[in-house]
Amino acid sequence: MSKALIVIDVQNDFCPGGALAVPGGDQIVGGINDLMADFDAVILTQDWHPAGHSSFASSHGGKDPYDMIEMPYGPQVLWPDHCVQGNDGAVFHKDLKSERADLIIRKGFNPAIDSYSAFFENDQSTATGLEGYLRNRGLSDLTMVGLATDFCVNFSAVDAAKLGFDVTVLQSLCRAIDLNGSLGAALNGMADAGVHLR
Ligand code: VGL
Ligand code: ZN
Repeated sequence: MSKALIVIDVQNDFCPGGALAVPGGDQIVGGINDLMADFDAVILTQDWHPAGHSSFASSHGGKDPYDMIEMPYGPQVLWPDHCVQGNDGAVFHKDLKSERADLIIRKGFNPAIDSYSAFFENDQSTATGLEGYLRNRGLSDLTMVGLATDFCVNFSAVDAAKLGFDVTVLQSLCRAIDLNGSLGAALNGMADAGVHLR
């Protein structure tokens, strides 16, 4: 059983000073770097939105960041503009050893659909291709770390568990946004899905 470290969205916009800063988002970088050598594969995800993305509040007249809207695929939080393709905010944190990555998987590039999960867009059906990559390489034991615990880590971990992967989330190497109790809900949801929370 081969082991992959999946590092979720450790990008400038999710770190202090960024457009959608997660408190303490930069504190996890050194610990993540130190873990990389323990795995057969290191995979990074990168939130990667076109300008004017439908998950941005600025794309919806009269809406503010953190308002909710109904999208064709269900409820969606509206975010500040973040991780715009090619901008500095979308770049990995400068200290993250991104050169160690075997694969960088980008998500959220479809203008009409957000993508928290590294496996499926928020319509729950459009695949990113990560599942096939992991299966082709025999990577069945997944450890997830990164940002944010309650959004992209949560959705990635739950999807991976549903797909039958063995999934562990290392909470000390994640940080949360925690919007209206979203962290507690995420921890419960991951535990229910069979994700190991360490
Ligand atoms: C994320 C909100 C919007 C995340 C990405 O990486 O958790 N959260 N886009
Ligand atoms: Zn995003």
